[in-house]
Amino acid sequence: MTNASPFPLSYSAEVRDALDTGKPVVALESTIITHGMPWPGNLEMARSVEDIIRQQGAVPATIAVIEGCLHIGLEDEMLVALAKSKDAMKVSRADLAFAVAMGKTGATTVAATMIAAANAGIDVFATGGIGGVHHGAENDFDISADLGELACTPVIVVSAGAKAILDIPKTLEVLETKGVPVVTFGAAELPAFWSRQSGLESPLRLDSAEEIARFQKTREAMKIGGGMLIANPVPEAEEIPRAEMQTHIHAALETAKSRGITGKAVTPFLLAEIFSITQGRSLSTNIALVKNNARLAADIAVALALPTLSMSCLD
Ligand code: PSU
Ligand code: MN
Repeated sequence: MTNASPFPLSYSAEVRDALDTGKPVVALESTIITHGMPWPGNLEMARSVEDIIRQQGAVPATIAVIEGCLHIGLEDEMLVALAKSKDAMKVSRADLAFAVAMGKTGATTVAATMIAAANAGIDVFATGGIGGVHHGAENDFDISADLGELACTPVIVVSAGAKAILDIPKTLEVLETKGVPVVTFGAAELPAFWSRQSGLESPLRLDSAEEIARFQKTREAMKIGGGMLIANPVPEAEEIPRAEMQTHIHAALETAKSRGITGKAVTPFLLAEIFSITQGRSLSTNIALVKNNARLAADIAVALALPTLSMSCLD
């Protein structure tokens, strides 16, 4: 169904109904499906993440551009086609309007999904890990557009932290410079995607979905624009410990360097390389952490839909 949008835009029936009736909605990105995970694990992940969001009382809105139309919520056939496709574009802020204008099919990154979600009035978004500052960024300037998007677009992004293939201390510094709150859920230490530990203290910590909702509502009330990053540690039973991951990440980074991989190809290459080094274990952990993030994102969306408690100063 296309409404009176000034560009090609379509909502799934489920999402349209939820937005019209004020039900909680959680946005989901699609680059993780096309460029982040291999077939058929990617489809299994996409479907089960949607189901988890429904079980928690919210509605999932997977976002992608299909033949030039921005879809907020994908029907199952679209999800299958996207998961199978080998030539979908990786669409970030720079390419979103290009894909729409030129009739392309593309999967949205964290940055592009945030833009689409904010346009649609969706406040919460679940992913695996955000993009950030790559190792060696002091030479090649490879810093994900996800960071700039968090600074200006008012969406709560629930992740397992920045992907551990990144330079996490530099990623945190950039987020701090841009004024993006980084909140770890239920722990003092920032997680590192596949691992619960990063060796870094989290700038902020909150322990419930209600507190996260209250924090974001207060930011809005105070007219502090932009989004926030929630870092949700992967469940212990499914993590790959940090010491082990560091060895694999180091090996993958060396291979990327020796093959001269650059630009948009870096993140997908490293994820695929780590998948093969760990013989698929990294994928199981990746799926587990996305599911865990979907659950928390749905809880936050439900909490945001509740009336705000009024707060006043004590005399
Ligand atoms: N999280 C995952 N797998 C992924 C990504 C995130 O678990 O594939 C994607 C996201 O879409 C993120 C993108 O926005 O990688 C970052 O790419 P880059 O570093 O090129 O900005
Ligand atoms: Mn990049």
